[in-house]
Amino acid sequence: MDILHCDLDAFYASVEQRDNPSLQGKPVIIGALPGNRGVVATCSYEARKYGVRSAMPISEAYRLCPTGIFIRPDMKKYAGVSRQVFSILASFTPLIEKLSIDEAFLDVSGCHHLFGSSYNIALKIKQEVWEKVGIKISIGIAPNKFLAKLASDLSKPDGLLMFTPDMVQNLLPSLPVQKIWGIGPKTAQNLNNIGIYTIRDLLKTEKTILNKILGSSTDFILQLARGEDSRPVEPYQETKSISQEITLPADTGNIEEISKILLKLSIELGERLRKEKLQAQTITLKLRLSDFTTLSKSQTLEYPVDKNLVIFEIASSLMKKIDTKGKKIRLIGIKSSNLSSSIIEQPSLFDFKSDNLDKTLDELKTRFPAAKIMPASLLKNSNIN
Ligand code: TTP
Repeated sequence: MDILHCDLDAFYASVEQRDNPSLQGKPVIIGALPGNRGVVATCSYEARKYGVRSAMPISEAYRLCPTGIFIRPDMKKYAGVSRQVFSILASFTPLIEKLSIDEAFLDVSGCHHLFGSSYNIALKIKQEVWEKVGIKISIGIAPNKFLAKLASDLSKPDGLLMFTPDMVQNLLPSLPVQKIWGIGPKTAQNLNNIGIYTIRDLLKTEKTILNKILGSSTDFILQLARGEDSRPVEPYQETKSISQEITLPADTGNIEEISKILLKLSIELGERLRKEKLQAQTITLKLRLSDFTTLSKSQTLEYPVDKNLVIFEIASSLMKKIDTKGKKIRLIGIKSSNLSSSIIEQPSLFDFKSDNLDKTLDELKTRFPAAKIMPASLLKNSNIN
């Protein structure tokens, strides 16, 4: 039992409840404010009783829970709290794979002589996070990543669960297929349509039939269904940031041209992030002017991103915040930082239907490296090709 999956409970909402005791025990909804466009980032467990969920349009959340207390996210505050929690985790093991702002795998195989059993380590982490940071963390313990994540998920809130061999035998097969990593709502629906609801159903189905729905992931998903997962915990400390920049052949102040360059850089950056299986929670735009002054603006996001068009959207909004009136630009760069692993599919918070587009483009570029594949708006642009 050597892998821990640690996940803070209702993270942003818990921080707000911690900082304002009058919110404790109340339905707190973090995200857009009612009457505006936007979605729920997260909500307290009290709000979940009304059916409110992450990524739900705020209008629907308001309809379900009109007595809810709606709060805009304070990303700077949450990033600080996250750093505090991660420094507690790092005091137990250096083998930490950060999955998002509030979630990580820990390989504690080498720590038993210092801190006792995996169960003891998990207890200590829970206690320290509560005492030093004032929020609750759920922890799953298992021999592999898949089962550790499943265990923390099943134990929430304020949970601690060890996934035992007995549970692999008796509990795992009875769970719905969407509990398997990689099976999202759409795939689950396709499986349900042919009568596969539980992991047991999946294991009993012929591989040729599964192949039609799960494609190249069939073998991996069957392994997980049996409770097997050989992926190691992979710390990502090495990569702190990934940047793309370009010095223009001719300085420009032309907004349309700058926008095309931002699109090109966003596509390149998105490709690099996805190749490295990373997502970024902070995007920085850097501009160097003709007189060599360098200006930059950053945005820390509510959720990590790796999609071309999302990066482009953020870079464009940062561009609008930098005053370049009457000046010419000689270099443009986009930096992504605050990186985490993207192996867990995160729900999209944006309206873009670009997920499949990015994937298809990545595949095409791998298969045909010499081909020039780009949005039509980037064709025939002398300054960027
Ligand atoms: P999660 O760990 O998915 O959720 P959670 O911590 O709010 O609740 P749970 O107890 O069920 O784990 O996400 C972590 C934070 O990321 C969450 O507090 C807010 C943010 N987030 C979004 O902004 N949008 C989303 O769609 C999701 C799922 C999370």
